[in-house]
Amino acid sequence: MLPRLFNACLLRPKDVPPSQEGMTVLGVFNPGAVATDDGVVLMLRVAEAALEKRAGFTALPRWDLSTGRIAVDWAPDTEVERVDARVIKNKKTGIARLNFISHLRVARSRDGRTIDSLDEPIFQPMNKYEEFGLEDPRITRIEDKFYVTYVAVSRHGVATALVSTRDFRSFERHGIIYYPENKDVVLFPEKIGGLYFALHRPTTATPFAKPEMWIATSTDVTHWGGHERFLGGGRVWDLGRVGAGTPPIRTARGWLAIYHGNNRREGDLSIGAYSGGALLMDLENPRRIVGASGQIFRPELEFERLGYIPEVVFPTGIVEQGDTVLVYYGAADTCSAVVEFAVKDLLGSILPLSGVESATP
Ligand code: MAN
Repeated sequence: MLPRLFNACLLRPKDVPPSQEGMTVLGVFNPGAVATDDGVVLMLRVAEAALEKRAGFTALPRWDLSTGRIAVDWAPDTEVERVDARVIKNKKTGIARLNFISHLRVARSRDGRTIDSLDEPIFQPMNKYEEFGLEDPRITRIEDKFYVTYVAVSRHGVATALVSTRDFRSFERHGIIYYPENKDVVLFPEKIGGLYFALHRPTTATPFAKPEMWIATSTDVTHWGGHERFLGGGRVWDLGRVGAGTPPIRTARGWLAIYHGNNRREGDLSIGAYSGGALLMDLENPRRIVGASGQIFRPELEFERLGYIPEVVFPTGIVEQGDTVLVYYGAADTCSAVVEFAVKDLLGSILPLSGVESATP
C-alpha cells in the first residue's frame, strides 16, 4: 500500500441535514472534486432512506416528478427479496429497486482538507431517467467550464448523464451521454489529437464478461464513439469488477488516474471489498496503457471498514497540489474522505502489467 501523507474523513451522515421531512441521511459519499479559483469544490452523493417503518413492508423511495419531492412506495415483504444491503428485487417480475434515493450536494473547501460550507440540496432529480436518484459525480475542468458526469438511476436502468457549470450554482444539462447500463464515466481534461476522451464502464448483465473499463472519444463532449474495451480486472483485489475512479491528470510520464477494483468472487454472498489502483496512459494516445499499479489503497481505517457497505474505499476525485495529489473518496458508502499521496509514489507504483491489455497496442 502507498503511504498516506494526509488522511481525513470530511463529512459523515450526521453533518448533512435531510433534503425533506420524513427522510434520514444514510450516506454522504463518492465525492467528485475539482480545483477552482476559490479552492476545492466537491459534489457529494447524499443517499437518504424513509424514516418511517411499517411492519411487513419495505420502503422504496422515488422522485415524484409531479410534486418535485421524494415519494415512498411500500412493497409487501412477501413480494420482494433482498439482493444486498441496498437492492431489493420483486420476486414476480425480477425487477430491482433501491431502498434509498440519492441527490447531489455541493461542498466547498479552501484548503481541500476541511469542509468550509455545504450548499442547499440544489441538484435533485429532474426527469424520468432520474426517478431513483443521482449518484457518483465526477468533475473535470475543460477550458473554462466544469463538466460533471453522474449516474442517473430509474426504472429504465442505470445511465450516465452530463451537466456543465461555471460556478456550481447553475447547471446546464446535456442529457444522457451513456445509455444503460453504464456508470463510472470520467472525462480527460483536454483534447488529445483533436478529440475528447472518456473512460466508461458498461455494466451489461452478459454472462460473458465481468464489468470492465472502456475508452471512447468525442468531438463535443456529449456524443461519444470510437468505443474500445480498455482495462479489465482479474487479480485478487479486482477480480469482481473494475471501473474508473478519478478523472485522469497530466504528469510528465503520462495520464495518471486512480481506479477502483472489487474483489467479489463468483458465489460470494457479500458485495466484496473495494480498493484503489493507479493507471498510467500514454500522453499522446491514452488508449495505450503504459502500466498499472495493482492495489495501492485499501479499506484500513474504521470509517472505511464499517458503514452502510463495509470495506469500501471508492476514489472519485483528484486535486493536484504540486508534488502531491489529494484523492477524494467514498468510505463504506457512508462518508466522504480525502487522502494525500505523493505523485512520485504513485508513478513509482506503476508496472508494465503482464496480462493487462491496452485497447490499441
Ligand atoms: C449498485 C451500487 C449502488 C447504486 C446502484 C445503482 O447497486 O453501486 O450504490 O445505488 O448500483 O447505481
